Amino acid sequence: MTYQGLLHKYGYLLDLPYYTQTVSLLEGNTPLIKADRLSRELGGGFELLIKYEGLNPTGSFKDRGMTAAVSEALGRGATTVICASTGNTAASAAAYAARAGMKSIVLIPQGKVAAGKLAGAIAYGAQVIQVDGSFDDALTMVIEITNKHPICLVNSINPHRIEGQKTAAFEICDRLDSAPDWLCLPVGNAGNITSYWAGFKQYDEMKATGLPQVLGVQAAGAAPLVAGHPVEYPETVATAIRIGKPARGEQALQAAEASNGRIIAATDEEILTMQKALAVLEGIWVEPASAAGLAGLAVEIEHGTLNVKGKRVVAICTGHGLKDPEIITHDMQKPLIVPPRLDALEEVILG
Ligand code: AN7
Repeated sequence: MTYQGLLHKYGYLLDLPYYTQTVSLLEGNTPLIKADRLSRELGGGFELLIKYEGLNPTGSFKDRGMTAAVSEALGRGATTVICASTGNTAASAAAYAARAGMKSIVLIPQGKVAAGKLAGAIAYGAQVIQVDGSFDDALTMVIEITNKHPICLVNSINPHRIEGQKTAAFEICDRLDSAPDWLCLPVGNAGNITSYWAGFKQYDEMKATGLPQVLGVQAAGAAPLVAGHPVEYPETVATAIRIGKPARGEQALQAAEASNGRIIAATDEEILTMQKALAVLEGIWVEPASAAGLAGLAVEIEHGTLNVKGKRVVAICTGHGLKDPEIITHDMQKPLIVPPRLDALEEVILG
């Protein structure tokens, strides 16, 4: 049967109100790609699979939660959605609101949102507002305004977002017939790690698929869950996870602990090195934040603190590389220019 989106496929497993009215872009159903060359680069002896969430309709995993949140909002008769965002939530909210015939308002930290995300939000017709502050400031503002006015909040503190994002865990278990040994993923506002853990637990209770150990990875300059306190001025090249006060931080720590996993930090350099390795070794180009989970895995393997031998590891790559082209182009060497002649081309290629 043709694929009809996440709510159609998994809606019966999600705690959504009866009045929910499906708004879908046929999100989800993303591939789990074997990454043998990268596995070998990391020392080998284990199976590495990449869940490529950048292949969702707006280029990130946010679409899983957004189909649920906007469907609930539409069914309830809401006419406007709002979110604070480092970019991907904004683009996703804008797209699903457009499809639902609703208005979307997105608050972003000034100057800190990657070009592909800002362009997306504008293209889908959102009202984009820059906040002279951090993501955390913007989130506080959207919570306050939605407490006062009938505007639907679609950040991941909206429980329907979590319901929708559980589907990624379901897909992994359906593909592998069990949970992986380890799951590694980036952590920003901590909605996704919360959702995965809820999804794996639910499937395990229903189908005895087992539970993964969870490795959550923050960027070193924005690692409140590692530091044990909020970070007032988070800073990282991985702007998607430039978050100092995660709304679901407690749940993230609980998931890590309950799974016998942990939350660690990776430096910007480690993140960018992994972004490059994934692209050149596997042909999978992700935005910097999306490489954080794997960067953390690499650090743990290198330090000998995580034994992956004989294990199956699933890495969640949350957003597409096209979201943030400037990370690649801003300091690249300009491609060589040749005259339009074969001999010139031969000279360049063959020396
Ligand atoms: C590519 O879009 O918070 O831990 O406002 O865009 O669930 O927050 C984005 C987060 C990982 C972290 N990877 O997920 C936003 C936003 C990418 C992301 C995360 C984000 P959470």
